[in-house]
Amino acid sequence: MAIRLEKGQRINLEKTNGSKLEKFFVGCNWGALKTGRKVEVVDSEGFFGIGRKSHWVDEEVDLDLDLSCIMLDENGNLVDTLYSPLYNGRIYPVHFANRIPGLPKGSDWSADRSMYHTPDDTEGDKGGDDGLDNEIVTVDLTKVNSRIHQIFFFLDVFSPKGVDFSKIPYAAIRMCEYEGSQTDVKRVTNVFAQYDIAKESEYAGKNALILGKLYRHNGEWKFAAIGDAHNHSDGKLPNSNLAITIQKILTSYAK
Ligand SMILES: [Ca+2]
Ligand SMILES: [Ca+2]
Repeated sequence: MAIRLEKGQRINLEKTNGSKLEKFFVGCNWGALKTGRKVEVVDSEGFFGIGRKSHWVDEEVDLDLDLSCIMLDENGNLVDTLYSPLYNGRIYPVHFANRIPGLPKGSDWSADRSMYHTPDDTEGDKGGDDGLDNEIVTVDLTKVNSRIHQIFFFLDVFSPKGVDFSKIPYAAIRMCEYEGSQTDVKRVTNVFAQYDIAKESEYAGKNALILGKLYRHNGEWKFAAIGDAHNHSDGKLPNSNLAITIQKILTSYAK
């Protein structure tokens, strides 16, 4: 049975057989936006309109969320980052301009090769929850640099503009064991914990969500579900400003 996490809950990474969870992924599953309108889907055109068959479904539009991480040292200083390579300072140069000096371009891998970010999902699930994670970060805690003491996971709405977490039909993160390699997850073998991000009224107007953190405590790794939302827009940019989310974590959660 997976642990169902509540906001603010802290857990040990001990499995039911007593061993430690070390190699797993943190995945995020979310649904595309519903517009509230219906669209007709034609099943069969028939013959000159005779015998035409169709049905109506909820109209959905792409929802691009981005799952990202930062890795901090014992004193809460930024050591490494893990976010889509599309945040490269070329396509979106304004994201990092003067916000946090030295914030690197996006990378698939953490510098210590302990964490890998799978490709960007730009749509969300269409036609209902498929039960699969749309973006994944694979983690091997045995490879994490000893300097790293906290690893934060967060989610930013990239597009469309104006969407906040109160409008997203569902979103959840989960920690799973899997078959396959760190860059190629084949199959989930064990869902260790799941955290459903409930649609809360406090999420209205908020387009970034600090999900939780892995952290060292007395030589052991633990996980804390945070679930705090904020607004990463500064009124100037067309889309998400990841740097604002990172700055928020560094100032409000790192110490
Ligand atoms: Ca995405
Ligand atoms: Ca999914």
